[in-house]
Formats: sequence, structure tokens, C-alpha cells
Amino acid sequence: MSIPIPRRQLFIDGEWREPVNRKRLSVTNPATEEIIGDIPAATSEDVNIAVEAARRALNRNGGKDWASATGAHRAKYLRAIAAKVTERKSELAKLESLDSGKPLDEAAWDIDDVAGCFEYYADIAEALDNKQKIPVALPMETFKCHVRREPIGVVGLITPWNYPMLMATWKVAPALAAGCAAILKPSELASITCLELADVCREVGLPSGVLSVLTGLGPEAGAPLASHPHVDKIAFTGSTATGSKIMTAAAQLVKPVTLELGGKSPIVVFEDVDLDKAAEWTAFGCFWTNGQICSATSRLIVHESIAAAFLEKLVKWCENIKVSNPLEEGCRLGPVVSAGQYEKVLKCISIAKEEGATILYGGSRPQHLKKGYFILPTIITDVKTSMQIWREEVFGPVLCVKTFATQEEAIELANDTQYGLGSAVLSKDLERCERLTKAIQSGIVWVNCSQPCFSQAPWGGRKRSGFGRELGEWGLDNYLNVKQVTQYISDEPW
Ligand code: TXE
Repeated sequence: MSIPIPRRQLFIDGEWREPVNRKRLSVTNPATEEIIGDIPAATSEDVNIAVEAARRALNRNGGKDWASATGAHRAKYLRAIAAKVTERKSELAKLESLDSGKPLDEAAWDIDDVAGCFEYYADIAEALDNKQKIPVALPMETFKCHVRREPIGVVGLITPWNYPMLMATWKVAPALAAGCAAILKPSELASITCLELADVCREVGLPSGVLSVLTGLGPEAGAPLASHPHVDKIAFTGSTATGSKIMTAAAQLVKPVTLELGGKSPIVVFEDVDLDKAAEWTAFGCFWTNGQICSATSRLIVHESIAAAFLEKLVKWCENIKVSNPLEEGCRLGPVVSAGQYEKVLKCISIAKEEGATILYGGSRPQHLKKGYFILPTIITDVKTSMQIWREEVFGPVLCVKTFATQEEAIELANDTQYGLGSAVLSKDLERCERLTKAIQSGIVWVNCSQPCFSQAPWGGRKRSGFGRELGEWGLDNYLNVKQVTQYISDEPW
């Protein structure tokens, strides 16, 4: 089932290029701990070359090749990328699974979503042609005014390892739809499919310099991109700590940023739910993608009257989750991405124990797997709101639980976090759900489900989960400047 990892170089100006310092980073399969390949390690010199290529791409042929071409012209490339990704779906899903550890089925969904997102932004690019000149009503007839939406320019896209190709796509597709030239810096922990995305762009003949892919370490390749004076905007998904550094660097140049950062999202389960369905959504909402989802609903807030029965159901769910090599049929939980992440998650669990919480299920590696960064699905009870497990993002398959008696208490617990990305409410009473969707401070609220995500709907957080929205029309706005054009049209002197 396993396949070889293609050996790629950096993708700059439409071609593969060895990094200036010729350094490479090894790639580890998190399920076996074996080194399965390597990726180039870019530094600031490569960033400079890519930025120059991107600026040339914007200005080539008076901008007619890309930035000021019609949206319909750019849409053709986006559709061709979508088609190529679909054609290579099985190979890309395997590469994603090998590199990141996510179950193969889930990796295959990601690749479908990648293709769907490029298709969606192709539609949006075409529609942009009709919205390029938006008339503005003025109080005086001596003036005529309209608004133009223009590409922001060269954009730096810095992405994480949990959805390597999909998170890159959420940024690359709208950036290209808008007419920007993009430089993608994927996470050093999972870059393989992003290099394949470069290959797809090469295959479909995307004009050179419109997309460059620079793999490498954050401080060496990401930081110079964030602080580069000729990069007009940075879009970042990752940790709150790194997001803060990127914002600081961007602030020096008054450069716009969008930040999609960490989370500690609540799932509120009321007493009237169907216990089986609610347990399934709760397990899915926390353990999907091996628990490494920024919006994972990892704080279960359950009504005290059903807590015991509900936790029994959840434990049953955990017992039935197949933890295995992600390429194995039926795998539902693979390894976490790296040795560092494995240590971090186990440390969070051990601190929870030290602070007095109870490990109701899991809490360690599964006995049957001797190699790989595997951690059992874990449920933690007897949690206090002062505990680290309640307050800090774990980014692994770890659910912590608190009970509530009243709706007010549930809302207070749900909002008792520095983050505000996702949240979920499960109840048959839709009026009650509606009240909670208003009261919970998060960018996304799911009702009677957790985690579904659509290219058309806005995605992003508030509080320390960041700001700005990806996907939908909002995702396009990230990459557009709005320009007011006002003309004096009277023959009379002013
Ligand atoms: O994240 P980083 P890491 C959280 C999660 C995880 C923790 C650490 O809790 O345990 O972050 O993961 C690049 N300038 N999330 O270390 O550092 C880096 O190379 C510019 C949540 O992987 O945020 C990578 O491409 N770039 C999250 C990207 O930033 C820098 C997903 C993300 O890495 C940089 C991932 C710098 N100084 C982790 N330092 C989510 N919200 O989805 C690093 N990078």
C-alpha cells in the first residue's frame, strides 16, 4: 500500500530549484518512525528569489498574464488544478496519510475537498468579473464614483501540518482567484503534498511565479516571508504563539495579516439528546484527524443528569475506535504527527493527572503498537476550570469533561476560554440551540453536529483564535484591495 515519496526541490518561478544552501530536512513516517524521504529547506535567500519571481508574475505583460487578467482566465487554471488533483487523488491521499499519519479515508476526503475548493474559487473568480466596478451612490450629481476590487499583490501563506494540502488550498485557491501571486510555506512536519500541489500547478501550466512553494523551517523560511518588505499580505494558520510573532513582524511594515490560530472548543450536550447520536458526534468532533483539529470540540460540557450514561456510551465508542497504521483498512485513529507532538500530548495528560483529574479512558499509547506516535483516544473527568487540560490546547485525541446543571452554567463554561474558534450545541430543543448560538463567543457554532466544513461558509475565530475569515466570499476578500475611484463630471468649475 505504501508508495515512494517523490524527491522534490523548491518550486520557484515555475521550476524546481535546489535551495541556495542545499540543505534538506528528513521526513519521518509518524506511524513507523522510519525516515521515508526528505524535503528542501529554504532560507531567506530563497524567499528573496521567490518574492522577485512573484512580483515579475504580477507585472508580466502589463499584468495581463495574471493580476489584471479576467477572473474567467484565472478560473481556467483553477479548474485545471482541481481536475489534476482529482486524477491524482489516490496517490495524493496516500502521500498525505504517510506524511501526516491521518487515516487514509480521511486523507481521501481532504483531497476531494482540495479539488472542491479550487472548483469553488474558480466560480468565484468568474463572478469577480461582474463585480469589478461597483457603482457608489453619491449625494452630488457632479461626481461619479465606483469601487474596484484589485488583487492585494504578493501574498505569503504559512500553513500547518494537520491538513497539509487542504489548509494550503484554503489560502492558495482564493489568492489565485483574486489575481495575487502566492508564496506558500507549508509546515516542515508535513510538506509532501504541498510540493505535489506545486507539481500539479506546473503540469497545468500555471504562469511562472504565480505560485511558489518553499518548504523549510518556520524561523528560517517562514519568518523572512512574514517580514519581507515586498510581500503585501500574510495569511497564517498555526499556533497562537507563532501567530503572535507573525503579527509582530507584519506590524513593523503595517502589513495586513489574517490569523487562524489555536482553539479549545466546547461541545455542550443537553439532557434531551439521543445518547448514541450525541456520543458519535462528540467522538468525531474530538478524535477526527487524530485529534489534531484547530476546531476540535475537546471540552465536553454535559448535563449532569445524563453524564454517567453518556460517558458510558463514549467509552464504548473509544473501545471500538480502530487505532492502527493509517494505511490499514478501517483505521479511525492514526499516530500524532511527530515525536514532539507525541511528547506534548502525553505531558498534557500527565499534568492533568498531577492536578487531580481522572483518566476515564486511554491516557497512554496502545499496547499493541510498539512503534509510532500513537496515543489512545483519551477521556478525562474530574476536571476543574483552573486545570491546564481545561485551559490549553492539546492538539491530540484528548477530551476533557465537565458537567452543568443550568443553561446559564453551560454558557459560562463554554465561554470560559481564551479561544473562540469552534463550538457545538446538541439538543432536540432548537430554540434553546438558537439561544446558545447567540451566547457562545466563537467564529463557528455547530448545532446537533461537530466539525462539518464547507468551501462556501466562512471559517475563522475570535479572541486568541485569531481574526479574519477564510473560505466563501470572505476568503476572497482577504486577497483583494478595495479602491475608490471618484470622477468630477460637471462642466461647471468646482
Ligand atoms: O505550530 P507552528 P507547530 C498548535 C498545536 C500544536 C502547536 C505547535 O497546539 O501543538 O501549535 O505546533 C511556521 N515565523 N497548532 O510548532 O509553529 C511553521 O513552520 C513564521 C494549531 O507545528 O504555529 C509552520 O509552517 N512561520 C494549529 C506554521 O508556522 C513560522 C495547527 C505552523 O507552525 C515561525 C498547527 C516563525 N517564527 C499547530 N515558526 C491550528 N490552529 O490548526 C513556525 N512557523
